[in-house]
Amino acid sequence: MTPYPVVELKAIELREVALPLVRPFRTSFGEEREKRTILVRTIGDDVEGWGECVASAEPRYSEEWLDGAWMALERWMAPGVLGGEVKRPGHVVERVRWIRGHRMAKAALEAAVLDVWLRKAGVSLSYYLSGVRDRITCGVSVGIAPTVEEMLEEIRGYLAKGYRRIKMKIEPGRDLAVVRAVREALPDTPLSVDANGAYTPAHTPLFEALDELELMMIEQPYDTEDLMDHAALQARLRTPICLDESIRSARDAAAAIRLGACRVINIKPGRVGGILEAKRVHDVALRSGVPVWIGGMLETGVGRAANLALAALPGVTLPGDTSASDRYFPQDLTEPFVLNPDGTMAVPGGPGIGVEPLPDRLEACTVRTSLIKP
Ligand code: SMG
Ligand code: MG
Repeated sequence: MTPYPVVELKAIELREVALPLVRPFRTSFGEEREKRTILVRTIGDDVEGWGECVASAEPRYSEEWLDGAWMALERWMAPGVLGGEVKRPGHVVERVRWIRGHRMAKAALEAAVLDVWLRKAGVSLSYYLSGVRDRITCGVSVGIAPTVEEMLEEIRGYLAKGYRRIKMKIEPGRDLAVVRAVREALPDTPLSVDANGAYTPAHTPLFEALDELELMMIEQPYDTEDLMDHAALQARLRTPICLDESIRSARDAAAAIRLGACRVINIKPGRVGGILEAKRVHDVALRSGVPVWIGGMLETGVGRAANLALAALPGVTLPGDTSASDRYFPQDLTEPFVLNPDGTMAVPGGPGIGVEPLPDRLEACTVRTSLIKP
């Protein structure tokens, strides 16, 4: 007998929310000043579940964007999942497989179904995924700042709070000099950089110079589709290359590892089409001895809770971009996630993702809703 129940979904609600960020977040592809996201709420007979879609307002990080994800969820994905019982969360991916791409939208729906199902069963997501720890180590991702001084001030603030690794965003023109200055000011701090694909093989000398700065890794230097060029660059560097945008599935992860295109992988469930696929990326990497960590997409507490559960997996051996609520929002949607002074954060232990949006806060942040029924 399976310990897991059958859940009959009565309806699925989509809810767009907007939350101010504590400070603008600038990457090589643009700047975000507020967080807009779609929450998916699965409504069962006596339980509800939540998932968060990480597609940004504009298709800069990847092809997906918020309004496109909304339409795909409303028109095809939610109706496709509502047409029957959910016997296991893997059903979600099977029912929406015919839809090409749209991984972030699929992941949000799968997360909400997984949550309702695990809540009904009284089991935490971390337990379901076979997580091995109840606290995880946290890093923080620092956006591009106007000056080195401002960047250093922000970094020092995070270090004082306990963060165990600092990731700096870089872009052409704001790279070597900034990273060198930060490295000189903080000789012993674990540092990494993330280019979000802003460079080409013509910039190889820049990466050879960064290679001298004892970085933990260089994240996504080249374009999403440039696995071969990443492999050529990795062969020239001591510093591990970490792939983010390029890894869209467990199959991509296996290919990248075989090609030598990376020595570290950043796992984000939205980017790979779901929590279950994220676990498969983890499993592929673990079998190959490639360390992984859990990335972030400026999620509210809903998405962050699921990321924390993934971070409890055994192959997640590096600090992730799973930072505390106060790094992102003056007020989160859920009870805030808090960093312990030792730079760790608790993995939620309650059923499902273990948290839910605070009702008043949710209403205050809601921009639009759509209720989809069978
Ligand atoms: O959630 O702390 C976070 C953000 C971490 O830097 C971060 N994410 O490429 O890894 C990445 C970026 C993508 C952000 S796009 C909104
Ligand atoms: Mg990245």
